Amino acid sequence: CMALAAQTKAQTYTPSASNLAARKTFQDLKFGLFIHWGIYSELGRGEWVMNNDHISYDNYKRLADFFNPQAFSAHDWVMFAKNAGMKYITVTSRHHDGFSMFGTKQSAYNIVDATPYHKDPMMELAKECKKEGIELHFYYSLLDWGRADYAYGSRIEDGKPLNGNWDSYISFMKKQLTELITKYPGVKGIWFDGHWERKTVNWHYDEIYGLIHKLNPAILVGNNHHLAPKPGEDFQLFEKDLPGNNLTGFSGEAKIGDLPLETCETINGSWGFSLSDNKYKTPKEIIDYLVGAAGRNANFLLNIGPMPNGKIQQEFTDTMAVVGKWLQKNGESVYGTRGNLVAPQPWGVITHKNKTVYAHILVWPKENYIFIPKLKEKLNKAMLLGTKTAVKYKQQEEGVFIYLDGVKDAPYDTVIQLSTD
Ligand code: JFZ
Repeated sequence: CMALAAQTKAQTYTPSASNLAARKTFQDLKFGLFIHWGIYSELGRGEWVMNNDHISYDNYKRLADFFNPQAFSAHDWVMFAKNAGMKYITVTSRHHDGFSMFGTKQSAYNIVDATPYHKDPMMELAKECKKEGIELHFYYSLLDWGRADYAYGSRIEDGKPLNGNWDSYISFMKKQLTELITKYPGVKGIWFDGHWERKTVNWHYDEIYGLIHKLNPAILVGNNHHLAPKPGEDFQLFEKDLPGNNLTGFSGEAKIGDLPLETCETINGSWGFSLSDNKYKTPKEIIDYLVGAAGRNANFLLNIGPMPNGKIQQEFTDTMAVVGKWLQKNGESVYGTRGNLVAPQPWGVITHKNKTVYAHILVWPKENYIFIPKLKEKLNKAMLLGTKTAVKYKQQEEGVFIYLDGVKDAPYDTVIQLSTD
């Protein structure tokens, strides 16, 4: 009976009132900065370099000896995000290489103890975010390429790696997560990754998520497992995928649940810093992705890989200054809005907030109008956002025609503001 009660308990999760409020705030933020930064950044070949280039753990560890990011400035990172119009930051506290980018008591393999830098950039970032009103989430890898207790490559039997010490690894993660949640001021979320590397292991999510919510019930838990949401999760994340578009790497089990959604993409083609990757996305591509995500009711987490010295490369700053400037003018049609009022259309998407509906024309149509199907709300005005220019429309049972004669195709996105009050 006790066992059954425990089992039943593990299957259910009732988010606290503070958690539900945090989810709503999170959905309002809409645009976040994803940061992949670690000792791998030194090599400029992405965060998978140890694995891709078959560098042994012992050799790879030497990168810590030379990691000394003297130009790192938490203020610069936060200002980069703010200038880009981003409202939160998700940063790699520990990636698959197992190197902790924060001061941890659980392993000496961390930036404070194992590098000549001897400082904790995650602490500086947490403090700066708090000061500047930017929310902070920690990315945390479940997968570890180097620890003996994880035993990367080991056969899994009965939910454990045969050659490892699974209890020890789970307990290690719990202690690190406790540090991240209790020591770093204002942390709002944990972004798990690496589940997919061991599909049959027992990750003890009930204990891990339970611990996180016990320490702080408002913390938002997300997991890049590419499956339907599990009990204890507070948002669903989609990697390199607008929810509902193509379910990249998702198994048949994946479906879009009822939780807040977040999609992430890279500013070029890499997560971690790459010397050879210059497939930079244009401001138009980034705005399309952000607005497309908002129309599908999802946040957009855009990734950059800072350089090993801690600086963000000029190409990223230039692009994001353009996006930020666009958001300064058009942000009201993105921040705090919700999507999925109307399905995405060939010309763009719809967002809405209170009694206002925003039609985002991302692809200029061949016709002199756009059609919004099945809009039930009665319109009483259509305007070009940020202007006093009225736009002609015709509302019928099956939808609304918005006429574009005299409307100029604005750079990136032409936003038509429709009032329904
Ligand atoms: C993962 C990481 O491996 C990667 O380094 C980065 O941190 C990214 C945000 O997340 O990438 C994945 C995860 C899962 C799959 C592919 C890439 N998958 O299951 O196809």
